[in-house]
Amino acid sequence: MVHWTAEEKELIAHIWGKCDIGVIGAESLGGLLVVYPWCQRLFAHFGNLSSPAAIMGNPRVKAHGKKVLGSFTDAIKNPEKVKENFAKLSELHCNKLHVDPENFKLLGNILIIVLASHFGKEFTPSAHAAFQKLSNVVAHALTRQYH
Ligand code: HEG
Repeated sequence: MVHWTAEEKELIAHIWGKCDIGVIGAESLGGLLVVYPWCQRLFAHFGNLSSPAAIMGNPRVKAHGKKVLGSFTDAIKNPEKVKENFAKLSELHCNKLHVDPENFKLLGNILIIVLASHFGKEFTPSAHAAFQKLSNVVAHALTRQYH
C-alpha cells in the first residue's frame, strides 16, 4: 500500500481546494490532445479537434476533462484506497477503451504543468512532488487491470 504523509495530503488538499476543476480539467485534457495528438483517436466522436483552438474550445473536451478530474478528487479524498476504488475504471480503460497506459502518465504530467501555470510560486517543489506521486498512483491504479 502507498503511504501518504500528513504533509503530502495537506499540500495536495491546499492546492486542490483552490482549483476550479472545470477550468483545470479542460486545460489538462485539451493540453493532452494538443501536445500528444495520437490521443485524439480515442475522442474522434467528440467533434471538432482540428486545431489547438478547436480542441481547447470543444465543449465535450471541457466536460470530459472535468469528469476526469472528478476521479482525481475521489483519489484525493481516499488516497490509500485508489487501487481498489479505481478497479472498475481500470477495466473500462483496458477492456473497452484500449487506452495505452503510457497515456495516463502523460495526462498526469500535463495536469502538473497546468497546476504550475495557475499557481506559480504557490506550487512549490514539495507540492509538485506530492502531485507527481498522486498522478503516479492514479496511473498505476488505472493500469491494474491490464495484462
Ligand atoms: Mg479516461 C472515460 C477517468 C485518462 C480516454 N475516463 C473516462 C471516465 C472517467 C475517466 C471517470 C468516464 C467513465 C464512465 O463513463 O464510466 N481517464 C480518467 C482518469 C484518467 C484518465 C482519472 C487519468 C489519468 N482517459 C485517460 C486517457 C485517455 C482516456 C489518458 C486517452 C488518451 N476516458 C477515455 C475515453 C473515455 C474515458 C476515450 C470515454 C469518453 C466518452 O466517450 O465519453
